Amino acid sequence: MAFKESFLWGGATAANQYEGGFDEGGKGLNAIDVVTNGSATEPRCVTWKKADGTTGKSPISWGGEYLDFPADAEPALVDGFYYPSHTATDFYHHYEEDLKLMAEMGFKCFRLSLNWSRIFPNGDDPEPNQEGLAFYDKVFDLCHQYGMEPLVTLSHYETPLSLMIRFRGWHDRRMIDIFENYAKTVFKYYKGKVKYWLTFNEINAMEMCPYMGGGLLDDNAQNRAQGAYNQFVASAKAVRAAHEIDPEMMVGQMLAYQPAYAYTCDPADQVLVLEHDQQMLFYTDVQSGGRYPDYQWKKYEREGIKLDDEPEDYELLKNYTVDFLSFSCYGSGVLTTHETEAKASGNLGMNGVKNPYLETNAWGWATDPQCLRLALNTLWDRYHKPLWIVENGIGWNDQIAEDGKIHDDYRIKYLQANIQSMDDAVNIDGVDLMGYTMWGCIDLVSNGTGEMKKRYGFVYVDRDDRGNGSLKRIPKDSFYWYKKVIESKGSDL
Ligand code: BGP
Repeated sequence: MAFKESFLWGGATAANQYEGGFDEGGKGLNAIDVVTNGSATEPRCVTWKKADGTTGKSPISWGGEYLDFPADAEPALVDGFYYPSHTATDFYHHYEEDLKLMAEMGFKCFRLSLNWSRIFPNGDDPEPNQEGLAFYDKVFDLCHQYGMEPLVTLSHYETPLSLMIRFRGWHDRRMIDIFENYAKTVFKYYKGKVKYWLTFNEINAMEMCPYMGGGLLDDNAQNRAQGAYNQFVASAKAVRAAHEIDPEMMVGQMLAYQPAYAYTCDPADQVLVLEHDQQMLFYTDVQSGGRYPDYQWKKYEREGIKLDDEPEDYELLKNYTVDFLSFSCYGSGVLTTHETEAKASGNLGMNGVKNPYLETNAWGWATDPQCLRLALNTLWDRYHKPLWIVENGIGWNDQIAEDGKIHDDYRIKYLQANIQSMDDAVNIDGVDLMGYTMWGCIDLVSNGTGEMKKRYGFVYVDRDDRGNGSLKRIPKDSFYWYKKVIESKGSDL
């Protein structure tokens, strides 16, 4: 089968993992600029200093673990640490070469994020940094020259550091208007050049990695709930602003979607799945559905969480829901109340319960193409808003073969099956899917581990885990394969 002519094929990136130039062009520091590298087994850390000059580091990790950040410290660059975002894979200096490569593959769309602190070095400066605005302007012009629509994330874990130091995170209501001002500034500046926007990358990261998602320095359930609330309101205000500034603009939600399966047919396992789905779809219920769901109020009641809210916030949430719903999806998880059983069958590993029917990569991520069809159907049935897969892909430690090429047949196999699943959702189930942007279309720094060796790209970049390498770009086998997929509108996989 094939995808419609207007289908937005492309690839996705994020400034903090790709852009580099961390102290160039008037840019201020952001949340990730003070985060060190980690590994598959070691968490990444935020480095900090105290007024008395003491320095240290605290782990940040995915999975809702408490961030042990001292109350009297502020995040800071500390000598002796390696910060992978500083150069990343240097889009800042390679954007012309890189966009040319994307165009060669036939991209219709290119996803990137604005580095908020490149536009407002302190997050809320009275005037934006013209050099920062001009940089993305050149990028967007070039995208259009190549016939690629930019898809722009306003905040992909790049909260300006100065705001974090002053407010200690998104649970401070002042963040709402600061974000609205940032959004309005770029909507006005890029009017006519950027049609598609996303407000917060993986908005549910607030729960899973509060440092990245919410810039939270004092992590607890109350702050996470308030942080999410403030981002919802800020996002609704951004939707309102975009429509006022340019009715052509479409603003989407972005969710990290990981379907979960029950390990056994014990109904108790299915209840775990229900609760998992609720905690993930809570974010879409608000941003796409326009209201806080009842299960979430009950949860807050049980946990003694009280929101600092205003009646008009709920009007905003209701009236300015998103225009489309986008999500990342890499694979699925498994839940069970039968851990002993799972362990006895060898299905309990480092990353929880393993699905014996699925393969995993070296980082323990289970490859599950069919979960795309499941995710698309769930979201379509629940909201009937246009959908967009803005992240999907597989991390692999690619090697350059003796012939100087990268033969990434495992990536082609993964993408073939995932695109087929998407095709099923569109052509069998009738889901309205706007586009597909494969994550990390060019190699970039891993978000979870800070490694370079966890590569996703169609294009290899010569750089290692410690920042060594020529930064040379080499198209992988999957580059030529994806070109053919786009050319054939997805019918030649
Ligand atoms: C998502 C993020 C991306 C990206 C991706 C892959 O959570 O939105 O920024 O990095 O995951 O994760 P990782 O880089 O940890 O493999």
